[in-house]
Amino acid sequence: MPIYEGDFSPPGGRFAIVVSRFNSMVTESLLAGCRDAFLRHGVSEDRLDVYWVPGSFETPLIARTLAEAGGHAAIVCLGCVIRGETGHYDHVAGQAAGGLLQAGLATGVPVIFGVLTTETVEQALNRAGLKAGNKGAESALAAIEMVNLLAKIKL
Ligand code: INI
Repeated sequence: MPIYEGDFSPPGGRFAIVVSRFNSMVTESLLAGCRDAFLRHGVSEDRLDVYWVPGSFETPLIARTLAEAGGHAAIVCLGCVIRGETGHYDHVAGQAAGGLLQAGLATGVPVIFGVLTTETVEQALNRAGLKAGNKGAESALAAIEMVNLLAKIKL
């Protein structure tokens, strides 16, 4: 029974990181974790392009534009939406998730959802490098895994 999985061997190509300024105290830590994970897995800094956007809501447009431009093996999107801080949490989080999914499906380029959605600032900080891992680092690994899996399918 053939089983196909993406591994974490160093992939070729460039990687885009789209990162939201909103809640930048959190997203800067996500970006640091993401960069560190790429470097540790053989993707050097000169193959990383970082694009800052105002908020998570804006990540899908830039992700899709980058994916259509074709210059990146995968696009990692980082953001932080905290329910306690906004009445339109569901709109921002939901539209970001849906838009990023569509960007990947429409273009065939892996678009990684590295947007934290939490109830509190404390939960967000914990998932941005304190007590509960770093979503930015996880997102870099997801990008590498998807690029390597797609390479096995598109022989
Ligand atoms: N953007 C976020 O990334 N996180 C949030 O928690 C947030 N809140 O709280 O509103 C947020 N809003 C801004 C939004 O993403 C857009 O930048 C803005 O609506 C302009 O389109």
